Amino acid sequence: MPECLICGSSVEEFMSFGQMPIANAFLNQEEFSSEFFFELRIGFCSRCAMLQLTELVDREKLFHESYAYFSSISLRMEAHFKQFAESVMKTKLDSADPFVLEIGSNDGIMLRHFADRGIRHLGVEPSENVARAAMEKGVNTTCRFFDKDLASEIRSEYGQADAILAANVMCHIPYLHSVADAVASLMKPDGVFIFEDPYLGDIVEKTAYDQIYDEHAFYFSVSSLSNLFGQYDLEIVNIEPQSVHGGSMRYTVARKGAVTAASSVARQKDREHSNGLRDLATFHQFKRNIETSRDDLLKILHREKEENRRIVGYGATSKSTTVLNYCGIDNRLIDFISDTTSTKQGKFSPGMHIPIRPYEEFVNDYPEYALLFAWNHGQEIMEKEKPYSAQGGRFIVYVPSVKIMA
Ligand code: DWN
Ligand code: SAH
Repeated sequence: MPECLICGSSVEEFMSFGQMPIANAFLNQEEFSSEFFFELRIGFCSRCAMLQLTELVDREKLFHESYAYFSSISLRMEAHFKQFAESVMKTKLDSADPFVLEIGSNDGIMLRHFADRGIRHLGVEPSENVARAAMEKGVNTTCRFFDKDLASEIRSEYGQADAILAANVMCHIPYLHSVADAVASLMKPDGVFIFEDPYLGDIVEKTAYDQIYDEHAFYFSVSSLSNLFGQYDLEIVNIEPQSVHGGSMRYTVARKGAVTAASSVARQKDREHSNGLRDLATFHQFKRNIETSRDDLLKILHREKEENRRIVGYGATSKSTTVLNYCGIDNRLIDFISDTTSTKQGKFSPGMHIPIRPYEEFVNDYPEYALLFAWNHGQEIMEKEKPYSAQGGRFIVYVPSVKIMA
C-alpha cells in the first residue's frame, strides 16, 4: 500500500482513472507520438483523513517556462483576488513596513494590488512565463519552487512576513511538511498564513472528480490540515468558505496560542466527521458516483451526436483533461474546444487531441451544444453567453450532476 505523504500511514487506493497525460500539456501534432502518460490514482488515508494522489509526476514536468494557466483569464477571479488582497491590507498589515509573501503568485493577479500600493512584497512562482507576466505588472517575483531552503533565503533578505498568502497552490505541493516548516520560520510571531484551495466537501458532494489531476496532489479538509499544522506549532484559527473554483475554503493559520481560534473551525471539523469526510466508505461511494457521472455524460453526448447535433467544448481547463481521458471523449463527439487563452489556441488537448480553437470560432458559428468544462466560471460564462442561449444554444454540464441547461 502507498504511504501517506502527510502521516506515513498506509493509504487505501480506491480508484484509478487509467492512463492520463499531463493536464496542462496542450500540444502540437508533432508531439503526439512522444506524449507522456502516467496512471492517475487516488487514495485516502484513514488515519489523518487526507485524500491524495498515489502516483506523482515530477514537478518540473508540470510547472515550467510554458505553463498553460494564466490566472487573470477570468473577470470574476480578478475581482476575487482584489477583494482577498484588500481584506489582507485592511486587517493584517499594521506594522511599520509590512512584508507580504505569496506562494504560487502566477501572473500577479493578487500581488499586483500590493505592488500598486507600494507595499513590500515577493511572489514565489516557478513557472517562468507566468512569473514574467507578473514582473511586467511591477510585481516583485522570484522564479523558484517554494520550500524550506528558499524560505531561509527570503528570511535573510526580507525578514519575516506579516502575511504569507497562497491560493490554489498548497494542494499542488507534495512536500507539505517542508512548506509548513518554512511557513513557521518565515512568519512573524503575530503573522498569518492565509491560503485557499478547492474544498474536499464540495468535491465529494458535487462529484467534481475533474478536480483530480496531476497538479492536485491533495484534496483538503479542515480535519486533514489541522493534523499537518499541529506538528509545526501552528493552528487553523479561521475558515471562510469561498464560492470560486466550484467551492473552496480559505484557511487562516497562526502560531499556536497567538490568536483564539474561531468556533467555526471546530464546528466544521465536527461537520466533516458527521458528513463522512473521515471515512473510507465515503470515498468508495464517491467512486460509484464518478462512474455514474461518466455514464450519464456519455449517454447524452452519444445521443445528441446520433441526432447530428454539433457539440463544442467550452474552456480548455486542466480539469477537462481528466474528464476527456477518463470518459474517452474524442474528436468524434466534440468538434473543438473553445478557449480565450492565446497560448492554448491552435494546439490540441492532452491525450484525446481535440483541437483548441479561439473563442471567436464558437461565436461565429454557434453549435447546438457547449460542453461546459469551465463549469466553475459558470455564472460569468452564462452571463456572457446570453446571445448564444437566446438563439437556442444549450450547455451540457456535469457538475454537480449531468444535465442540459439553457
Ligand atoms: O488549481 C489550478 C486552478 C486555479 O487553475 C491550476 N492547477 C490550474 C487551473 O485549473 P483550470 O485550468 O481547471 O482552471 P480554470 O480557471 O477553470 O480554467 C478556465 C479555462 O477556461 C481557461 O483556459 C480560460 C477558459 N475560459 C474561457 O475560454 N472563457 C474561461 C472563461 C471564464 C471564459 O469566459
Ligand atoms: N495562485 C494562482 C495560481 C494557481 S495555479 C491562482 O489561484 O489563480 C498554481 C500555481 O502554483 C502555478 O502558477 C504554479 O507554477 C505554482 N506552483 C506550483 N508548485 C509550486 C511551488 N512548489 N512553489 C510555488 N509555486 C508553485
